[in-house]
Amino acid sequence: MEYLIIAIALVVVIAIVGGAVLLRPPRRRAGRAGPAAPPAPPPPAPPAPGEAGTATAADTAQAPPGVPPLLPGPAPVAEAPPPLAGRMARLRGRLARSQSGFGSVLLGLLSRDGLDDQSWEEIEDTLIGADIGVAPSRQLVGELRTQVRVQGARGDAVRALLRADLIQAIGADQDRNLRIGPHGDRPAVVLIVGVNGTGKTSACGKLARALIGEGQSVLLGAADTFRAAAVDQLETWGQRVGARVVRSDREGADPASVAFETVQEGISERTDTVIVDTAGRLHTKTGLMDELGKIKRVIEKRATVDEVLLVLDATTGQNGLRQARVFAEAVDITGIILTKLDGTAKGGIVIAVQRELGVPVKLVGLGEGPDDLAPFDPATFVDAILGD
Ligand SMILES: Nc1nc2c(ncn2[C@@H]2O[C@H](COP(=O)(O)OP(=O)(O)OP(=O)(O)O)[C@@H](O)[C@H]2O)c(=O)[nH]1
Ligand SMILES: [Mg+2]
Repeated sequence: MEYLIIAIALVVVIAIVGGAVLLRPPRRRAGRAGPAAPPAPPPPAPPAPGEAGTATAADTAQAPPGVPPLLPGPAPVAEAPPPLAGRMARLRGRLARSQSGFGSVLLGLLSRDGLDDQSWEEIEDTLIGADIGVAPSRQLVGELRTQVRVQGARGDAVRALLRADLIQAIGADQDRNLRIGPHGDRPAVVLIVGVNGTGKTSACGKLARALIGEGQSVLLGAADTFRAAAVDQLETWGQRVGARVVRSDREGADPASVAFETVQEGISERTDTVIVDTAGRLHTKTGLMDELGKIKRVIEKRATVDEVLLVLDATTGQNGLRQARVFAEAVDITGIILTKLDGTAKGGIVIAVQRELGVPVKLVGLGEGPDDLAPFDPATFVDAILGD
């Protein structure tokens, strides 16, 4: 009996030990201990709207925030970007889609038989609601109302008057040309400023890509030294568009010295255009003035700052305008880059911001893709919002 119990106990012990050995996960074989296995790659970032949808997983996973994949399709080959000229017309679908609200409401109101006081008030409210601003909306309605009455206009004629008045309010004859390209032995210098998250770094990358596509050489300066991630984001854009980035290895380095170094290298390399990215944090107006003023002064020891482009997010409305004003007081703005126009039904901010700052919108952002930056064209814009 005792023998039987011992035999059963032995069988049970053998079964347990054998099971544990069989179930144990396989171990690396001794003698092959190399570096630790790399961590699993991060899950791919969500694709950017539009072109990013077809990007490879590898493209997407490597992109830090704010740097959408450069190219759709599997092959990461640098394909020539479309020329800047005519881009707004090509991308007008982005405007028509998001702004049909504002344009079609106006046209609906204007097509009423016998426009009375209340209709005109509704037209004015629609314009104000589209972020055009109270004073310009009143002025526009006043002019349109007089023209409609004097000419006895109806239907398509009213639409044509509205179109002409909107184009005039935006300013068809303003000089929107970018002062880029070298002068003498100095590169053109473009300083990109604006509040956090408005699209400054993306604009630097997109502009560099467009200029390189047109045969220019471009050097990028990472003067947003506040966060290391900001420098890396510009670096990634630089790698993708084929522009070298001048950066400091030290987080919190003096932005003015990075800007100076970039221009200095731009001069010695005979670069055509230098684009300097800056930090967007809005601390105090004095702090901002000191920082941007210093960057500009330091660059001007070696070259002229040809463009100071203020990046403004079109979706931020009046709040964005207030912040833009602080920047305009801190540094002389020469033009506006109005981003995210693809994401708002309130394109009237174009009129408001130009009036507010007294400088033209020169470029617009119409998406997150690398070629979604276009020179602003008032007639194309108005035709898109009126659904022509
Ligand atoms: N839809 C849309 N998104 C845009 C556009 N321009 C930029 N973005 C997105 O806006 C986000 C912020 O862009 P950034 O270029 O990092 O903005 P930034 O001003 O450099 O931000 P900070 O460095 O934090 O001040 C990113 O996700 C961009 O892809 C645009 O025209 N349309
Ligand atoms: Mg940035």
